[in-house]
Amino acid sequence: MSDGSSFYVTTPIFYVNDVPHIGHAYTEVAADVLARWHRQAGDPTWFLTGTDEHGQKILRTATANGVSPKAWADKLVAEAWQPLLNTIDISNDDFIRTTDARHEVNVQLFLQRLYDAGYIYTGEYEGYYCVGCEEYKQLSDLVDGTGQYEGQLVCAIHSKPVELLKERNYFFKMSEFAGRLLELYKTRPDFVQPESVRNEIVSFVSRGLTDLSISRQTFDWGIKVPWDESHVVYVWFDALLNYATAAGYGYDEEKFARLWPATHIVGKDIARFHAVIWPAMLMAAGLEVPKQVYGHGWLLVGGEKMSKSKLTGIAPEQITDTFGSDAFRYYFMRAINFGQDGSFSWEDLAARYQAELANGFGNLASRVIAMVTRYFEGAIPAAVETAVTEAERSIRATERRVTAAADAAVSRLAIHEAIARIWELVDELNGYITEQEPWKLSKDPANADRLATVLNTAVRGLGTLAVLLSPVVPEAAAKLWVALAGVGTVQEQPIRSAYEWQGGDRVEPLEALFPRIEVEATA
Ligand code: ME8
Repeated sequence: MSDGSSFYVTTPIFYVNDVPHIGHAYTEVAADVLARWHRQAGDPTWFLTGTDEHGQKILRTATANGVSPKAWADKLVAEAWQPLLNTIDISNDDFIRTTDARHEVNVQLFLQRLYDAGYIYTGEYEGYYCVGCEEYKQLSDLVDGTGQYEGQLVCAIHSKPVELLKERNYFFKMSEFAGRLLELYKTRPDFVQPESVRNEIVSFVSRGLTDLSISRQTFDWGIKVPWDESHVVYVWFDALLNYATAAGYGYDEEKFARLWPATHIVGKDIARFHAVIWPAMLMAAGLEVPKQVYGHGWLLVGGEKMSKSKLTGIAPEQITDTFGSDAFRYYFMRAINFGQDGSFSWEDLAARYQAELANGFGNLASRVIAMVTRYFEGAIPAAVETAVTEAERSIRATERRVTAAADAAVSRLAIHEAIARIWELVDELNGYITEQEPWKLSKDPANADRLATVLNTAVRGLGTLAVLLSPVVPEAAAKLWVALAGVGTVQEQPIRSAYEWQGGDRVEPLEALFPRIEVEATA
């Protein structure tokens, strides 16, 4: 068990039936910002992401493409899912594939332990299965189809017909855990967040749980059930275990004890799997439940959940090719309240890029560095104690305040709020420069002490910003850090004392952090 300061954060492992869209990238960036923040705070941090490669959905896609499911998964991982991590600058420590031997072997070990402990039995199941969700559905989960599916019941998420299946399967006695789960939600209100998702989960479990079918016999693309190889493990049971098998479960108990339990960042569409099935599995195995399950909101396009199957999918590169990875990361983390749904629009992205990144932050950095170059030949001036006024004291106080407030917001996973707090410093520094008018101070040698003090304050403020913004816009923060002659890398600077930086010797030239973009081309 970890001592509480360690931070093990995960994303869902994504299905490799298709290439990533900005919804997947959104989850990756959120988890990455949290991981970078904690790493920079000195907390032992581990960030896991990966791919979900078994099950009928992948099998069908591979078959339709005339290749084996493993060959399909290999291709998609190499050509789409791994490259995504570069496209949006993800700092994951590990990448798990459910076809990894470390995973397959230890899923079998876990299952065998549950079997030996009496939590698994054989039974019959008949129900409606949605291959898109890889889940049996209740009638109440289905809606009337439209268009080509008129007259049929379809999955509310995928808008495609479900399949009536009748199988003899192995079942996990999940129903036994309803009471303990409700107790967990009650005693640890933070276990499932945000509140809207928590309420939904509590009301779902309050209605009672049924046992879970955990094997399939009609196809063989999956992990074999260890005591009966005519079955493969149900894909969700297999997938959820990635968080444990990647962390050493079954083969590196020291590592597992160090990392576990995890904070799971997922979309609210799959919160139920993570906040109900997964802790029940862990309870049955006598393992600690996760630290937290956070079900974030959906990116909407035209008012609907964006998805490839509904042809509303947008590839991350469509944005990063024009705006860069920092702008991608900033935009989604800033514009959408983490935990709520948010609509994506090119207009909003372009407007925020221009107003907040280019004019607000980028311009501030360029102007300050240009003035130090012009008025002090690049040497960062020291502040003169007798020339310090209320304006400088206010900036120093804001630096401290926003550092603490941003850290507190991150600990609540309120990423948008952390950025908003940091931006108070961007805005205050811009106002400060406008009011202090260093270009006027420079005209009269009698103001030399004020000029030095103002530019020293601005440079230190920029240093604080570089440190605080590094988890969100790592490229820009690194460039700024170099231009400010910061020692070491910006990622090494302790984030919880970002305001303590005293300034380097000389500034270096700085290219525009967020250059002007011809927006028409992307609209
Ligand atoms: O569910 N808005 O994988 P998946 C925000 N393999 N996030 C979105 C989104 C949108 N419009 N669309 C997708 C699976 N996502 C399983 C997970 S974990 C043990 C197994 C993100 O490829 C969001 O994180 O369908 C969502 O939960 C996830 O992608 C679903 O990815």
